[in-house]
Order: sequence, then structure tokens, then C-alpha cells
Amino acid sequence: MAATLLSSLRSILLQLFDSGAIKFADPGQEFTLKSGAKSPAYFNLRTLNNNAKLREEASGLMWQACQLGDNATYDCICGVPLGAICYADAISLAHDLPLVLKRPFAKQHGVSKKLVDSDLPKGSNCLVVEDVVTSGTSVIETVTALRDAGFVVTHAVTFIDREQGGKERLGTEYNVHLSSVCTGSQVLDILYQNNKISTELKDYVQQYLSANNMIVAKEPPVQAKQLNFQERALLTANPVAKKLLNIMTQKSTNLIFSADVDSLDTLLDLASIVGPHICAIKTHINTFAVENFKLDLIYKLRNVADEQNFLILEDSKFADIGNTVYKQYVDGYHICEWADFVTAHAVSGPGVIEALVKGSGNRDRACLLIAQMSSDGNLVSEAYTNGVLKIAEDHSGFVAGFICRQKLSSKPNFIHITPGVKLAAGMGTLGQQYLTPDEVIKNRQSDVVIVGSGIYQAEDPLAATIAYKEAAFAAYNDLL
Ligand code: S5P
Repeated sequence: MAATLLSSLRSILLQLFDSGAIKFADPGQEFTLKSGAKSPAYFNLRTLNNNAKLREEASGLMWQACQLGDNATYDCICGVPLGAICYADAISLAHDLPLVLKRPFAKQHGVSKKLVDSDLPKGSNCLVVEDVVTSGTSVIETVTALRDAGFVVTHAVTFIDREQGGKERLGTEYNVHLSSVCTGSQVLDILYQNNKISTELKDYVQQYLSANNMIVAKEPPVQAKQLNFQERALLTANPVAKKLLNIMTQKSTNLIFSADVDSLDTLLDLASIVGPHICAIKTHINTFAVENFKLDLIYKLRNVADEQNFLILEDSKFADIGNTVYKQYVDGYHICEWADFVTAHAVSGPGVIEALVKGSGNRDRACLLIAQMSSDGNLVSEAYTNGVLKIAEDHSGFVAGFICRQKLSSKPNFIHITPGVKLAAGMGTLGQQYLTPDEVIKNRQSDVVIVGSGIYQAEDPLAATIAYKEAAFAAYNDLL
């Protein structure tokens, strides 16, 4: 980088750091990113909006970073909404490039429901501008909308590339070349050289950025199933998924107990008995009679879970629009406070996950998406399941895996969890279809079984738990 550009970049980064737009967290105090992933580095360029001069300078650097050479240029420019529109606008004004606007959501009223509304000729080459790129998902959304509207998109530019897989994904999967003014490592170097951060912090954040590529390779070099739970934990960014994989290894159990009992008192008693043999307990908090409901009992369950090293999975099956899900998750039964992870349908789109990410705040939380169901005659189609996988991949920082009938994804970070399990296969009551632990883990290559009535209706729930645990874990070991 030329000396003048470097000095301009240095001055911008130092001002961003001093104004709190670039922040770093010590181990254990990580920030939650938009995708739900935790990170010790936080780059929020929105504060550049407060300083017109600085914004103009930053836009100038972006423009220089994405020059095509040979006097070639772009026909128009589009900023990823909302954060990067101001940079696209500054470049548009400075270089007389038509500005294309992409809406964050399709208009619900009026004549046009399009995401991109422009009367520029089809085939115009549009440069896409973003402020910070991590996994590249937001740039991809804008590229896709522009292409759907007839634009050609070959190049995108960002101020900071966090070097967490976005550039590679854009290049290999979308044929878009991403240029950047600087990378996450360069930000660290410049701040370190200017005595803003210590060597320890620089090394810690650098290590995190290098180890947490948000894009798990399309085809992992080793088949996911050949990796054991412990190895997969190392490849998993979500803290809950990581914890579950580690618990399964430490306790030799891939059994979740579905505690569909009549009262919270019974649930607590059973949890203490079966706790040593399960990796998680699954609750349906809204099945308890309202008049008997005592929230303090659920906090007692939290204590038992922590003491006995198992997680709590609240099977809420959230399915509404984001705003309602947020209220159900945060206010209804205070689920966000005591449940490590929850289930959600993806039928209403990614807003459900975004609501859960928001409701989780700084807590270590995750969700499982319902990708398939065990009930007879359910309406889940293959196309729907594929849609669920796509949403999960776009939100892999928060989605820990799937409720499913078989292995669906080869990505080692996604945990496959299967309900409808009994030692004897067959039809249950009200349309439930049961498979055996062997069928689920060995033949269908799922990772974890959920067992409810097979345990709580057994004469000896502890003996039944041990039998399910041993059957499911032996099937897992046989596969390795
Ligand atoms: O497709 C599904 C998804 C879920 S989460 N089928 C299911 O049975 N479940 C849940 O798993 C269901 O709500 C119940 O809590 C548990 C199965 O219980 P069981 O008694 O049939 O083992």
C-alpha cells in the first residue's frame, strides 16, 4: 500500500479505535455478532456517520481499493443496506456513478415489491460496497438481489475484511471478487504499532480470527461422521454446540431425555435421577398447567443441569414472526435465561433466528432448526428441508444443528438430533413413528437420540435411561 494511503488508513483506524467503533474483548467477554457467533473483535463503522470528513476519506480508500485497471470502470454502485449505503453514496457523488438502492426488505405496499428498484439498463455492471465483511452473507444477499434485477455484479469492496471466509465464499460460490481497504490482521497490526493494544491482545484476537473461519468447507476433507464428537467440537464456533459435543465425549452419552411429564416437580425428580446419563434434558415449558406453574422450579432445574453437566433444550418450536418470537423467548417463561438452546421452525424465515440472537444478548445460546418431523403425515417436503439447511448455513454462528430423521449436512459443526426413538420400532400414539437407536445412529447417521415416553413411562426410568444411553453410544462408536 502506498505511503499516503497507509497514513490515511492509519489515521482513520486510530480515530475509529478512539471513538469506540473498533473494540476488543478479553477472553470470556466476547461480543455477539449479527450471525450469532461470538467474537473478541468488534468493528462497527457506523460511527463514521458522525464524521462527514472521515466518511469521505474512508470512501475514497474503498474506491482506490477496487479499481479495475485499463481505464475500465463500473456502470453504477450499490451499498449493502443500511450501513454501507452512505459509502456508496459518497463514491457515487465523487465519481459521478449512478447509485442503485437495494431495500433491506421488499416493499409490502405500492406498485413495486422488488428489492431493487432501478431504471438503469439491464446488464449494467454494478459495484457492491460493504463496510465490514465476515462470512459475506450480507454482500451475497445484495449481489443476488441485483442479479435478479438484471445487473451484472463482478466486484465488491469492503473497508475491513475480517478474513473469516467471506472473500473465498464470494469468489468460489458467487464469482464476485472482493477487494478490501484492509484486513482484520492489518487493523490489529496498525493498532499494535500505535500502542493501542497489547501484544497479548493482538495475538489472542489474531488467533481467534484465523481459527474461526465462518465458512466450513463445502466438502470437508474428512467425512464428518468419521470425526468423533471431540474433534467436531474443535471445528464448532457456537458455544452451546461445542459444549454439547464435549459433554457427549466426557459422559459417553448421546441421549437427550424428553421430560414430557405432568409437573415441574416430577421433572426435577427425574432430572436428578437420570442426570448422570444424559447430555441434555428437553422441556416443553408451556405444557405445565398454568395454575401450578412456578418459575423458581425451572431455575432449580438449571442448578441440577450445571451440577450434573447436562444442557437444557426448551422445545418451544418457535415459528412466528421475529417480533413475536422475541417476546415469547424473552418474556414468556423467561426462556432465554435458563435454556441453553431452543427449537425453532424456519417456516417464517430467518427472522426467527435473528430474534433469538437478539433475545440471547451476551448469553451463550443456540437453536436447533426443525428440518424434518417424526409424526405420520407431516407436511415437510425435501425442498422445505433444503431451505432449512440453507438458512442454517447462513446463520451457522447460532444454529447448533437440526431436529431431523437422518443426517442432512456433512458440516461437522451441525449436530443432528432425532426424536421418535424407542428400543422397539413402530407406531406410537397420535401418529408418532418410532425408530430404534441403532437405526437412527448407524443407518441414518444422526448424532443424538431424544427419548421421552421410553424413559418416563418405564417401570424403572433409570434402568431405561441407561439402556438407551448404551444402545445409542454403542451405535455411535461402531461408526467411528
Ligand atoms: O418431529 C418431532 C420433533 C420433536 S422435537 N417429533 C417429536 O416427537 N419431537 C418431540 O420429541 C416431541 O414433542 C416429544 O417431546 C419428543 C418425543 O417424545 P416420545 O415420548 O415420543 O419419545
